Amino acid sequence: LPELPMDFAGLERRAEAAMSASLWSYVAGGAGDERTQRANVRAFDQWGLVPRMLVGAKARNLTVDLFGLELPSPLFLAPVGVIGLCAQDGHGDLATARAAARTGVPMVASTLSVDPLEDVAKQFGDTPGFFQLYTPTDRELAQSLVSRAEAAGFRGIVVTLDTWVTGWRPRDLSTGNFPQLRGHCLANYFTDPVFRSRLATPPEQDPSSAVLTWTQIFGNPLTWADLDWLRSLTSLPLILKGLSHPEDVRRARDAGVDGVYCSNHGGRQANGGLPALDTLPEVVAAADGLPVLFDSGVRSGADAAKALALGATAVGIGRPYAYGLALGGEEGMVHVLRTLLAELDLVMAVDGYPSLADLTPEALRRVHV
Ligand code: HOC
Repeated sequence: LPELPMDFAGLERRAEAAMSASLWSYVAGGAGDERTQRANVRAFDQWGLVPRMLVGAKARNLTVDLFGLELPSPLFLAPVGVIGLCAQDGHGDLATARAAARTGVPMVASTLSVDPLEDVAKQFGDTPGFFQLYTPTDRELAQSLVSRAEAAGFRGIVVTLDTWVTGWRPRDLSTGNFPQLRGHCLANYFTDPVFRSRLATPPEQDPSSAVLTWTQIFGNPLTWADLDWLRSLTSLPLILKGLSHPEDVRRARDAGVDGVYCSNHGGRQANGGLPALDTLPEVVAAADGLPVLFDSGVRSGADAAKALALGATAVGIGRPYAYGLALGGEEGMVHVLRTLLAELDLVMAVDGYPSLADLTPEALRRVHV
C-alpha cells in the first residue's frame, strides 16, 4: 500500500482518524498520565549510533538465532491483547499471523485473542510463532492452554508477569472500554475444555456467566514459588516477560527459564517507571548470555538498531503494527514491517554495522542535548 505513511508519526495520525474512538484510546493509551509511555519513546533519543566508514557494508546480515530458530531478522511482533479488533473484519489475529508468515517476523500471539490459538497458528507458514500466556489462577486451565499451544506448533511460551491486573488507564476508564473489549477476546478460554468444564452452561448459551468466570480466573499474581510449576508446564522455551530488575533476571535464570523479556508493557501498566530502554543494559548483563527479548517504545528501524546495540537479541514492535493493521489489514501490517526492516537494514548499511554482531554498546554514545 504505497499510500500508507512510511513513518510512525504519519501512521499514528492516520490511525487516529481511522479507528473508532474506543479502539484508538485502547491501543494508543497507556497508564496514568502516560509519562512512562512517552519516556519509553524519548529514551531512544538519548542514544546515538556512531557511524563507521570504510567497512564495506554492501551486504548486511540481519539473521539471528533465537532458541535454535534461525530467523531472517531480529524483529518480532510483541503480543497485543485484543489486536483482532484492529482489523476491519475483527479477525486481526489471523491477519497478523499471515503478515508474520509473509515477512518472517515471528508473532507472539496473545492469550487475549478474537480467534483461537489453533486458528492463529495455522496462518504462520514457515515462520515460527510464540504463545503469550496470561497465567490464570486455575492451574489446570494454564496447563491446558500451554498444551494446546504446543500441539498447535508454537515454538515458545512467553509468560507475561506484569498484567495480572490491568493498570490504571484513564482513557479506557473514561470510555468504559474494558467491559466492552473483553467480550471479544476470550476465544482461547471459550474453546478450552478445562475452562468449559468450569461453567454450568456453555458460553454460547450464557456468555455473561462465562465472562464472569473469566474475570474470576484471569489474573494470577504469581510469585517466585510458582516458578518451578511454570517451568514444568512445557518443554518448549519458556520466556518471562516484564523483567526489568537485574535481581529478578538472575532469579529467573537460576530457575531455568530459557529467555527473559525486558519490557514495561509499552507503558500500559505502571506509570512513573523507568523507560524500558534504560533498564535493558542491566537486564542483558544479568541474563549472562540468555536471550533477551525487548519491547516498549520502538518506533523505527533506527530504534531497533539501538536496542540491539544495547544487547537485545530480538526487538518487539507493538503499536506500529496495530496501526498498520487498522489502516490496511494484513497488507497494512506487511507495509509497516517491511518499512521497519528496510530502515533497520539501511541504518546498518549507512552507519557501517553490517551484521548484528557489529551492533554492540561500542556503537553507541550518549546524546547530550
Ligand atoms: C479486556 C482485558 O496486553 C494490554 C493487553 C492486556 C489488557 C487486558 C484487557 O492492553 O496491555
